Amino acid sequence: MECRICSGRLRPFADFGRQPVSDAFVAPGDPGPEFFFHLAVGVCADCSMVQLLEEVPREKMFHDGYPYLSSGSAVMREHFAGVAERLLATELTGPDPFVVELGCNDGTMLKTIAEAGVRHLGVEPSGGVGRRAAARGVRVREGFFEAAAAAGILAEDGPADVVYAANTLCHIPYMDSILRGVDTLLRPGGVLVFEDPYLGDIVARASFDQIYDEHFYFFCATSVRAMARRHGFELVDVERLPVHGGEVRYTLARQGARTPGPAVARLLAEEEAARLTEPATLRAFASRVAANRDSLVALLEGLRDEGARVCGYGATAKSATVLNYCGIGPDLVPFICDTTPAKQGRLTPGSHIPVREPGAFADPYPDYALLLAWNHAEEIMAKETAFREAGGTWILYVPEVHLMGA
Ligand code: JHZ
Ligand code: SAH
Ligand code: ZN
Repeated sequence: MECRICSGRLRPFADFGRQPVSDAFVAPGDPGPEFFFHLAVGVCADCSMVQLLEEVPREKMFHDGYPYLSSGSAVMREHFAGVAERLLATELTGPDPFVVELGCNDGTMLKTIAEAGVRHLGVEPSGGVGRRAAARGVRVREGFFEAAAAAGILAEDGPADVVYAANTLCHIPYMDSILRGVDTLLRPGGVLVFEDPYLGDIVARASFDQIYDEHFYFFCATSVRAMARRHGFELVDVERLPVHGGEVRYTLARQGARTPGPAVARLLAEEEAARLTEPATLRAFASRVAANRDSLVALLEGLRDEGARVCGYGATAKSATVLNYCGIGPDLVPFICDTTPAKQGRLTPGSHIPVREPGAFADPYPDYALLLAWNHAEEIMAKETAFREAGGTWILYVPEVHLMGA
């Protein structure tokens, strides 16, 4: 097995077995059979990049029916409004600036840019969510970003001041084509800004459900700096973010164009001190994950045997790994409530748990709710205070299995 970045040797460290496409919710009339792949992760002995060992064809994940909506969380809507304001104030200050977002989804970030009257383009292969962005006044190019697409955008719109991507770059195995495309598209002093789940947080919290088909790479400063340098870029800034269970925002500029800020050296030193990308650290992570799986299954089986009423909250992509790796089906979690229209009335991939509308949660409240959208815990618990007041208990499994009741 070869590293997708540098062709170095991959050392496998965790295996989640046979898994479905995480956002492929099964509709009642779907002909089947479902697509499965082998979900396992390794670390490159040469460049330290942590990555999946098997790649799912991109068209199986990102297509017209892709269900995830960035606007589904109030905290994320605020986060992306803040990102847009910041780009406008710091990077988009020249005459007639131009920003390109990769994976703009339903336009949650670019909407603010469009409202400011700034030239922009969202690149989005999933047609359904892209049309939602267009309906909000965002200019969208349907298709996958890659080197060829970059040349097309440059010809039509000229060079970009910023290429921005949230929760998208880590989804793209063909990074060589992406970084060549970014190099084509960016003006000489331009920057690539991207934010993705941080390996340091995944290891610290044992948040193994960040590992699923769409998340191909698990970035950290060490591996991103090496990746950037292969393409003539330098890592010039990093910023830790609290969203989605812990992310880092990386800023890449062309080598020599900007002096790296002090946060870069600090994070690199922290990663080295923690031995973050060493196989022993990653194998220890894998053992904690297996122990957490066993205690989650034991808890849910115990609750079923005592006749407690349980449901799931948030039919996340992440939950595909939890449910399929732990073998949790409708006997343990009879249904999951979720606000996403395209998930409701369907079954979770592989585990076949029915997804219902949010109203099903309180009708009546279950005794226990498995919080599969744990990254939105604060937002969800704040709006669902009545659940605990009614005697309900949340089940969380990050950083280990624990209960939050009245
Ligand atoms: P959420 C997706 O992951 C896929 P998921 C992707 N690979 C990625 O990286 C991240 O997004 C960015 C629902 N919900 O954000 C909505 C409620 O029902 O954790 C969503 O279906 N009630 C691109 O799917 C799900 O939960 C609520 O109050 O793991 C949350 O999904 C809230 C706040 C959410 O991402
Ligand atoms: N940026 C949003 C959406 C993340 S979902 C957020 O953070 O909430 C990931 C998005 O990346 C999906 O909408 C998917 O269609 C898109 N995507 C996948 N591969 C891509 C590629 N090669 N170029 C551009 N977008 C891509
Ligand atoms: Zn490598």
